[in-house]
Amino acid sequence: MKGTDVINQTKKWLLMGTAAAMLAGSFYVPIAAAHGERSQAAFLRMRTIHWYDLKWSKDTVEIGQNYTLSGKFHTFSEWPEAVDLPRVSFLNIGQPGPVFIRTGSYINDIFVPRSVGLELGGDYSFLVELKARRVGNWHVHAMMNIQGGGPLIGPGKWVTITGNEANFKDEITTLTGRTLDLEDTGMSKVIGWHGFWYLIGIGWIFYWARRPLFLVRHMKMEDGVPDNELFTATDTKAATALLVGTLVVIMYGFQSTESEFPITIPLQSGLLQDIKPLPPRYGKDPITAKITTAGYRVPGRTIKFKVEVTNHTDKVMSIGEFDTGGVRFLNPNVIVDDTGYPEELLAPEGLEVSQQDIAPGETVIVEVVGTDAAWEVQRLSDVIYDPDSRFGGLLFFVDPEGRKIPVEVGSPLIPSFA
Ligand SMILES: [Cu+2]
Repeated sequence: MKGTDVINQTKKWLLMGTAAAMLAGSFYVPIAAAHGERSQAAFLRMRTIHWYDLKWSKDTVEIGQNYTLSGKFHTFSEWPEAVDLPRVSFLNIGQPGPVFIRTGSYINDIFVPRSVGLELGGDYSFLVELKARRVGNWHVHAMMNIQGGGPLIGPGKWVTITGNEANFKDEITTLTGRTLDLEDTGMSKVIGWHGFWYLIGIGWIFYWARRPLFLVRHMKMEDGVPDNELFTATDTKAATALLVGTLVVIMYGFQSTESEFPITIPLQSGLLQDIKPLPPRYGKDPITAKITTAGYRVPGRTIKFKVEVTNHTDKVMSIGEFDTGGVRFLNPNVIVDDTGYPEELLAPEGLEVSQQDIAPGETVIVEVVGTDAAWEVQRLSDVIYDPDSRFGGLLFFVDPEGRKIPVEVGSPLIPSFA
């Protein structure tokens, strides 16, 4: 009696458990909010490429419509050892497969379909032209791939694509004057030729497999049955026919393809060139900024540093923003974001400075404090796990006309536990 009770109880709980798990499973819809960048070492993200002035052209696009992601990036001078120098770099887009196709990409207005070399400590502008291809809600990142270093993922923003995917066309006109839709160009030929040769192969095996394959033939060979009983005259004819037929079809295929496409070129490849950074606004080193101490609290959401700033220009410069690892800490008195920067990376009132305006010629030590949940959510606080506790970022000074001047800062970053 007791035993049946226990079994019944167990069955009941198992049933309830399974039902609960299934219910939970059907209601749980995971939302991937970051796409790889958060798990990358914080010091790498802070000391490689700094993306800024990013503009995602719109929030919603229709299938086939154009979309652009543009902005600037700065290559950090104290490039970490763990990443090869960006001598072979490729401007990419971080997205889940070709939900957009890339119709053009430019660094400093140079068309960059291939890899390029970048200099450290420089600022570059970039523009990527995209065309919407798959319906859905996509998180699109700026991204640089470095040979010998891997992907350096910039900030990502959600974009919605609507419309009818069947209408998507990727039309190009070749130098021979043909207009092609790259979505299906050559597909029928690829399928046709692969299917044809596959059938020939199957047919040849089938020709032999009609007769007993293994044991019988093996025993006949063991018994010393003459060859012509294993390979008949018909077999020899069939083999010859196949051999000659194959060669003829190859020659025919070569000739017909050659006459249909008389002008072809090899794959265009090779490192494009080294691209020089943009000429700096206000000349070289208009403002120097040297960090004297820097730290962050563990656990915590704050990074703070003291920086010695000298304003070499003849204008008052105001500290407006500090950027690191894609997170923007803004001083709301100076900069208000109007670009629709991703909310999870934006701290609109996250920056406090002990002195905001720096007079021409003035040298001053400023205490800068950046505070936001993003420091923790983007796992920049995880620099505590990194083998190189150093950080880097861009401090933005704003001139009276509202133009931003990025100044690179970086130093060791010391945790405090009190
Ligand atoms: Cu993403």
